[in-house]
Amino acid sequence: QAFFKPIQNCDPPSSTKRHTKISVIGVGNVGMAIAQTILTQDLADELALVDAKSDKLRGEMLDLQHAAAFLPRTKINASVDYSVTAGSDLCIVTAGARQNPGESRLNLLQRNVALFSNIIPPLAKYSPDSILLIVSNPVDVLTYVSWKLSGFPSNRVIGSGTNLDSSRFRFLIADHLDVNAQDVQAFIVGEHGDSSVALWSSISIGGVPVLSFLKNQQIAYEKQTLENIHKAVVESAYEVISLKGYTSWAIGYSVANLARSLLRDQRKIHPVSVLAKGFYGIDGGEVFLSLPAQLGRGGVLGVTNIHLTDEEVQRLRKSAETILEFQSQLGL
Ligand code: 6V0
Repeated sequence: QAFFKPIQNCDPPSSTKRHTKISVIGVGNVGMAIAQTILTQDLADELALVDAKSDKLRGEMLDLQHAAAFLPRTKINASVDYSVTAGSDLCIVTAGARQNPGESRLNLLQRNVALFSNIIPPLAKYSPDSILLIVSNPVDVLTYVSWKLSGFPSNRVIGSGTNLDSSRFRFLIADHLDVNAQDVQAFIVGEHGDSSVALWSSISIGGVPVLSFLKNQQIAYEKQTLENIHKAVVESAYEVISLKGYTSWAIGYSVANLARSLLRDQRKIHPVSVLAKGFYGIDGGEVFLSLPAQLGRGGVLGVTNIHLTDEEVQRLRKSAETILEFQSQLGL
């Protein structure tokens, strides 16, 4: 029995309207921060949550549903069964094993690869046209693994990569110069990790290229000062984890921002992990790492050809080699 009685001579309810569905796999600290940012920013008509822990999953679902009176309308479902994700436009994977004390990075990766072989194939089966957005670490290698396991074209498999590192970078520069971080165009590319590369040569603020401005004004700057800002970016994840145990808010906003660019076809440029072979002289093998990529409804629309100095190119290639070396130990 419908609550509302339709007005006379009206069309039957339309089911042809564009309906956006996002699935989030893993409802830990990161998955929930992403889910709640997606809800508050009105990015989906339907949100599906999946986790291996059914009680935690149901608890998180109910907790979000109970905020319905304060949020844009979104249908929220949750299940340990992947059928709940069917017909997703975007699947965001944050599920991951935690590093055990004394466990090597490689061992953790092997456990996460085993976990992904239970996650990616059902996602691909239930949403064959979706975009996969991988967040779990090590994100670059797990994005490569997801590409292999899904059989999706590479433009529909993306890792959140250095999108977060770049926003930390923009914050630090903005804070240093007392300007708005949204006015700072700055990219960190390469591995989401220790070998990431800060592209100092292309930083601009409000359209003014920073390094050439300093040079033209004959303002001296120490290379070490720049290195220290990059170092602070690399260390900031460790710092937050050591202080509060995990990171959540910034990754939540950063991934919701990617979801908006993808699903609303914003064609914005984000540093995200993409199949990098053939770009900037990276030709050692199939490797995913972050490059400035244009994102839209089709996924990765292309990679921006920004000018890099020779040193930046060398560092980027080194970063690619670091990931490839790690990846090759998987024997995939
Ligand atoms: P967490 O709080 O331990 O959450 C992980 C969740 O995954 C838990 O709820 C688990 O129950 C769930 N899970 C485990 N196995 C499965 C499975 N087989 N199927 C479904 N769910 C499963 O971790 P947290 O949320 O803090 O972090 C999640 C991942 O994000 C980790 O790998 C982090 O390293 C990674 N991050 C990546 C960032 C990036 O910039 N790419 C940033 C922050 C964290």
